[in-house]
Amino acid sequence: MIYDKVLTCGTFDLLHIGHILLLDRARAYGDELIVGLSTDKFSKEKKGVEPIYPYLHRLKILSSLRSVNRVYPEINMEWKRQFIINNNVSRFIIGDDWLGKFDDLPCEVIYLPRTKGISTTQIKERIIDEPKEG
Ligand code: C2G
Repeated sequence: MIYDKVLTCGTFDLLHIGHILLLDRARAYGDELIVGLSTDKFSKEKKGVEPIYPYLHRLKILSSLRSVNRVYPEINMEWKRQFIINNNVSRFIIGDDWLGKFDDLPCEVIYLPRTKGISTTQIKERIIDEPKEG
């Protein structure tokens, strides 16, 4: 019986239902779910802005989720390939905003539909647009 390790990667800033539903679905594809959590530096490179929650906060928040078994720092886009090889990862799972981008990874790759109507960017914009109290 093979022990299936599943890997996903992301920044997971301002954790919301879209992240949770991705993680829960990914977890169901194997025996354990490992998250490559983007460092603050890599997140800034990827998204052009620093995450609101620093890495150690995002680490603690993700580590408290039932669907997440292990979390490692994702330092750059290449990190996942080496991790997959070194740890014999069975499948890489990520949202379909990345459709096709990781087909060359040395394991099965599954793109899951994103949860519609929510994103960290939308949450930030809503907070900014809220009328100030007082
Ligand atoms: N997600 C989702 N539905 C949303 C928002 C996000 O399913 N409404 C998924 C994304 O598709 C991704 C995961 O939640 O699989 C984490 O989202 P981000 O933190 O935005 O991840 P990203 O910055 O795209 O990082 O090496 C890969 C990158 O690190 C991916």
